[in-house]
Amino acid sequence: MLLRSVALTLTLLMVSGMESNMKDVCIGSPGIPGTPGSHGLPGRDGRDGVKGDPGPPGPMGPPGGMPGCPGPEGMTGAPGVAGERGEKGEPGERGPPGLPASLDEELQTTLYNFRHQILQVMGVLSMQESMLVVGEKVFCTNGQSVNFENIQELCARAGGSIAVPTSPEENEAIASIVKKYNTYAYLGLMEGPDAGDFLYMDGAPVNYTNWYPGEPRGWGKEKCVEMYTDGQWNDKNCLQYRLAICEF
Ligand code: MAN
Ligand code: CA
Repeated sequence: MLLRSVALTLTLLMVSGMESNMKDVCIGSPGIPGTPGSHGLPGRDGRDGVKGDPGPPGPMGPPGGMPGCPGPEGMTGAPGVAGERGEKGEPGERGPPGLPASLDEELQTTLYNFRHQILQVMGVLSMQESMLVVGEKVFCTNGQSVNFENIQELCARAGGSIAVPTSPEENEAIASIVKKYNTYAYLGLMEGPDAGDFLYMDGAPVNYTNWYPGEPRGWGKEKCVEMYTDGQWNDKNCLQYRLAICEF
């Protein structure tokens, strides 16, 4: 008790000394740290954390379970091959009535131009004596001499066919070309399967002939027909060079 009052008196003295004279510095030695306090009570629970990632799939179960549900529908497959063409449909309904041809100005102009151009071309070809018109037919030649097959090709390429007379007038027209070129010509006729039986190129039997006396006498050995310069006919093999005369 006495010690404590002495210490207090000393302390008071020191404090009053410090107040009276701030230049004086008194440093005491640090005290010994006290013993640590006992552990406090556990704190409150923290807030819930964010949801974790889904875990890996579990191991396969033992066999013998119920079959699972069917899976989702697969992707659409590649398109199949096109089907066969269907049958022709019914004809459509009749369209609205058109203008009569005589009142259709555009049509009349087109026809006028056609006619004019055709007459121009025919005029030029007639002047050159390149074409012979007999009724519905036009005969002409390019002056070339080739075998029967080549004449057929040549005429077909030009849009016509090998010339064949079906009347005395047509025969005369073709004969005049043969005379002019002084070259025999093959005609559009051939011997059929029966010897001595001659047919047009479409297989129809001939309805006009102008055989040279004694012809035909090839009897299956001369399947083509040539025209002499006098317009008379002779059956002949098909491999000679003869004037190409076409009809259109
Ligand atoms: C040759 C050929 C025949 C023809 C006789 C006529 O042999 O041109 O096609 O019949 O001559 O004598
Ligand atoms: Ca003959």
